[in-house]
Amino acid sequence: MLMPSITNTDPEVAAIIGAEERRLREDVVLIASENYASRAVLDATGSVLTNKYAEGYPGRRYYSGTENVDAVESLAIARAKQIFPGIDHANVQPHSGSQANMAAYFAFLKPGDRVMSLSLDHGGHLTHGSSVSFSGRLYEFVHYTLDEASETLDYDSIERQVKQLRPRMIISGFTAYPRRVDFGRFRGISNEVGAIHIADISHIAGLVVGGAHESPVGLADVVTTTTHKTLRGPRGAVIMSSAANARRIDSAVFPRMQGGPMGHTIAAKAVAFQEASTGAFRDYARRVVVNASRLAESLEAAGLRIVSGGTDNHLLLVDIRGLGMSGSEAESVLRSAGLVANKNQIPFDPLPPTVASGVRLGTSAITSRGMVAKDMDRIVEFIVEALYAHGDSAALSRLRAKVRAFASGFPVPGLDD
Ligand code: DSN
Repeated sequence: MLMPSITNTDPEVAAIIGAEERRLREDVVLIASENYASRAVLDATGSVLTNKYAEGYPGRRYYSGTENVDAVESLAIARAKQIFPGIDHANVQPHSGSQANMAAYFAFLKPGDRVMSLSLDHGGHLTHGSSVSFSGRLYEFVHYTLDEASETLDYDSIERQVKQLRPRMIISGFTAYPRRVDFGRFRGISNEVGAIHIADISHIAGLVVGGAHESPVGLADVVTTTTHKTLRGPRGAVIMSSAANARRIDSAVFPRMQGGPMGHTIAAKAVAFQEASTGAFRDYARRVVVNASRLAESLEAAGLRIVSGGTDNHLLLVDIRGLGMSGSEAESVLRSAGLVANKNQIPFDPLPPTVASGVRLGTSAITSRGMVAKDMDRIVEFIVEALYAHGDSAALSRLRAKVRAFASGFPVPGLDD
């Protein structure tokens, strides 16, 4: 699949890309934030649009010769509006989810303003106020947590906390929360204190577009999302808002935060939005959720504890403590069997994030490869076999060969389409 130009001009880089292509074919990718972009998305990302500087917005650029970048950005905006019905405005320039969130904060906050979000160790995100991120340094973040018994959001408790602390902004949207999010409830809570409600739907955007999770549009003042997770586009992000907030958002992205937009990535976003508007994508979103439920049920049947007792979306958190190992040890043993997942803290985790008591699993990538319920059961057999083979390198290498043979039987979007 490698383009001959790379092989000819830079065999070293070509070899690395070739190794990654093999890895993507032979591994079972269970990282909840990853996916396989289509060949069309990859081709747009690798297009000549990378050459053009176009600071500004369509029709209002600081460079000439931007007619094609204007056309592709306008198309991406129109398609974003089509797949997220009800939004007035989309800014398709943010290079990443972190930058989309940064721009959303710049648009509404001044340094020191109070913001409320889910704490990182309960499933939030670095840019939702972690002290090691710009967000925690610039703004006064206060956090809500999950209910200890149910390991789910406790909206009444969030409401009480909001009334007491009166934040200027409330963030909904998470990176490791397996349950449905009630954006309407967040809207109501935000209204109680006149707070701005930002929904960061980076993880579930594809489910929202595909009708497998309710949309925050109309319930959040601003919606931010990455484009490469369940949405299956290129790496990057989008910010969506009402017309009333359009100018604030645009000027927060450019010139306050970014310089030239990446026309090639914006073209790839447009392609991904087109793909996401199809019936096939709706079916994909549905299958992602069905597969995640099956994975959770099957793991539970094998004796593993699933945080919150299951999942409503594309991801689940497995509490690994019952096996006498940490999340980090589980991540590493799974990796040696060709099962790629990441360690993750579970709610009220006694261990630090570098060790963690859980593993986060997601079904976006494996569903893109066409895997179905019976394949989830097979993957659970592999996971259990790997975890019990901890420390037995011969058994793990035999298992790795089985996993490789299993995974290689499925097509790889981007390589086989
Ligand atoms: N790194 C992403 C994730 O894995 O959820 C969030 O930015």
